[in-house]
Amino acid sequence: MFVIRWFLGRIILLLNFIFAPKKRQRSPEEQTQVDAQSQSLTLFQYHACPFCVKVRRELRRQNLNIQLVDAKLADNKQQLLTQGGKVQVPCLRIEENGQTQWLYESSAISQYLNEKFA
Ligand SMILES: N[C@@H](CCC(=O)N[C@@H](CS)C(=O)NCC(=O)O)C(=O)O
Repeated sequence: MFVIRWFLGRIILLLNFIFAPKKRQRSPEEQTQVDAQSQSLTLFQYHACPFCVKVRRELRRQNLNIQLVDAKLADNKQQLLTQGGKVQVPCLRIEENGQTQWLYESSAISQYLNEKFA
């Protein structure tokens, strides 16, 4: 089972590499502004998880430079569990106005990013 999952993960990564979406273009000023806004966001993810790949493709499409955190690492996994509530990736940590929100579900994360940066 582990081998099959590992193999499928590599295929997904390969296809993602070959069919990488086109990055959205912004003026340097706009991009600087978007980069500043993105600093409040962190994506907890696994490298080869298909749902994480889906969100990373959205990040690329939107040209968002969001910090990625490997949730396989023990410290990060623990943080996700204790602060987010469960170990499930992808999960977007949103730090705004002194509050922290943990957004689960790839579709909800994509929708959030689309609404925020469209
Ligand atoms: N419906 C979720 C599915 C996410 C999901 O199943 N993620 C898996 C990894 S691919 C997970 O976090 N499993 C828990 C674990 O690995 O501990 C989404 O679209 O984000």
